[in-house]
Amino acid sequence: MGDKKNLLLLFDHPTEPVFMDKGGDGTMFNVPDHYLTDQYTKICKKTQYRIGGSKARMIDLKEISIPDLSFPMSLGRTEQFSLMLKSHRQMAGHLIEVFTKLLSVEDLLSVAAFARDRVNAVMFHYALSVALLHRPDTQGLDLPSFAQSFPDRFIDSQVLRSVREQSFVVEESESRVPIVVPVNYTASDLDHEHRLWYFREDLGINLHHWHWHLIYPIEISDGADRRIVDKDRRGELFYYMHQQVMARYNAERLSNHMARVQPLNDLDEPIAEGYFPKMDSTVASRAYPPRFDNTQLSDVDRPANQIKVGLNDMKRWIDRIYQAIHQGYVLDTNNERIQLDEVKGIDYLGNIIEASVLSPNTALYGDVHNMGHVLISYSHDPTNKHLENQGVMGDSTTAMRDPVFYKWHAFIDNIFQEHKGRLPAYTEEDLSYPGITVQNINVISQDRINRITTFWQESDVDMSRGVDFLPRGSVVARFTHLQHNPFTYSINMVNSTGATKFGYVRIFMAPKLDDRNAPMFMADQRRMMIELDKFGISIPPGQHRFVRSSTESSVTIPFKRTFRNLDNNRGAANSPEELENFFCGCGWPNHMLVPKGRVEGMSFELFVMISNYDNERVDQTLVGSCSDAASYCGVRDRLYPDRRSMGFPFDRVPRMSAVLLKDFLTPNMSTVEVNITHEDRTVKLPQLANLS
Ligand code: CUO
Repeated sequence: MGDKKNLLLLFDHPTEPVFMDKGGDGTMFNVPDHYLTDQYTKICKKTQYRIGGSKARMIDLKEISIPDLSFPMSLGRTEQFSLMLKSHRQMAGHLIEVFTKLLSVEDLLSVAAFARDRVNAVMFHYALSVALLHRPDTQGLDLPSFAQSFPDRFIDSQVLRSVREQSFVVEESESRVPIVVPVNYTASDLDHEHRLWYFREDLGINLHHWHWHLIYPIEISDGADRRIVDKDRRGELFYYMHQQVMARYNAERLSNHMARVQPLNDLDEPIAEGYFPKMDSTVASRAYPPRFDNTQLSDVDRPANQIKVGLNDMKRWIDRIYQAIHQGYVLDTNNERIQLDEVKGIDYLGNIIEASVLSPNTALYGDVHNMGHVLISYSHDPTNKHLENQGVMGDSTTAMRDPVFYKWHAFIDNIFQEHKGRLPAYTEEDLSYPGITVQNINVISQDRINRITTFWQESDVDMSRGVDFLPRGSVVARFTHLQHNPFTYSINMVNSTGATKFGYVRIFMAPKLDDRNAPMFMADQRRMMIELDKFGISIPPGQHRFVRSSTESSVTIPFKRTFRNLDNNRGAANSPEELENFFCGCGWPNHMLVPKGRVEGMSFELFVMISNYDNERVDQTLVGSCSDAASYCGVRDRLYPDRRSMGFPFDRVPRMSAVLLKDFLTPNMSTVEVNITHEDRTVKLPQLANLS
């Protein structure tokens, strides 16, 4: 009988042949001869015996007739795979369809083992991940962190070289020392944008982004289950998750004495910010190409990648989308109107702009967001004259490292905001909750009130699963990342209705002053509001105090899940924890919950609102659904757990009278000024086991 956990072994050492040992304990697949690729048919058994001797744990693969894989195999093993390219999405979609339609885990293991050495390694990882996520019989498997399978996408090529060197030279893994990833390796201080390295190059943030796009694929082949793409409010969540990234990034910019990001409005204007990633792609065996300062975008025409897109295509699509927003409707392929209303309008726009296959009319509205990534990622070699690969903007694992990502997404967010700006403002009645008053909110951290401290922390991640063709044992990379002291919210409230009420507590935070050091107008500040937490509570009659920890945030996943070590942190087989883990890789990393403060302190306004949970709740069972990072990731196989628009109450332009945040408040809301101070010190964690 097939053990579904054996499927996870196929993620190990992605560029090594399938018959090599897996899982760190000498496990090997008993591969039928005709599954092997030509160069290995003669030496497979000999190699397996050399590695494992007679004691190796062998897993038999069932011999079945293999479905036609020629389409996905048309992308070379070592070519760069990108979900931004339609042809690649279609190939991956084909593979996902094959993987999801196989009748048993045993069949899947067999076909996946066959495919593994024949299709592109990154495409294989992606397609198998999506299939495991959606097949009913593979629920509860804990996907390896992408950083562990493909460390080349997350760390400096020099570090990767040291990792290889150490695993080759130092045989016992206990004697190996962590390889320190330097904190300042992508640019010098001459580059102002480099002040934000800790955000753009954060491992947890990039893993969150990869995982988000894994859970919300944009395309699936015709024969596959459409529900893989068609998830509840997925277009709206595309808008909201990326809007929040922008809010967070802009807060970091203000903290670093930088202006908010300038959107990439003009596709003809050179992009001032260059980016030199200093990473080598192991799969593609090439360095990620840089983009020089002031690079100009131009039409991309690369037959080898089956991609042809012009700046004029983009401009037409963008104009049509703006026109649709101003007219209040989009046209589907039958020329029928779909209203961009208050509830579903943003969801349609998300799917149109991203664009996913749920877009009602791709001929008219095109593929703006994805093609923006493509144009930028090929701007160094748009015609393939130099045979160069895509830059980091071409992939969700690496795109957030590049300053231009934020310029592009600022532009994309402005389109969504054009729609939101046309919706009627929430009235005081929409916002209030009669009988519920929030008296105040305070934040307590290390016995200090309304003061939060940020600092640096070192963390270790075992990269050994992604380091191929080398002796086994752990090899640890040591990262430095932002961290803050945990804190609690203490909310005082009064329920004067005489009966128990249910409230949805919504907590946000935004900088108090703008980039000119002036108090921020509500119209601006609403777009800077970072969601920190959202949760339901029951409020008995009378005075009541509610306390909640920052570690419980509905936005984040715990530190150890972001950096999880597969072997150490797994729940017991089929336990609720294990079932949750797979989906739970999605979530903003808790260590980035609050922006970095300034050394001299920086003022933020923290906002709390208690809204009427009875009107907003979504009744559904959540056991084993991994709902603890639902704000940005949704809930697996469930509805988004809030009937309000995402970002409520800040998703719309405020009513006329609300010039400043204080004017916006109804009795069920409160604010407090919170000061975030950054201490320029590094907390060192000497042991992997200390991750908590
Ligand atoms: Cu997440 Cu542009 O969407 O990358």
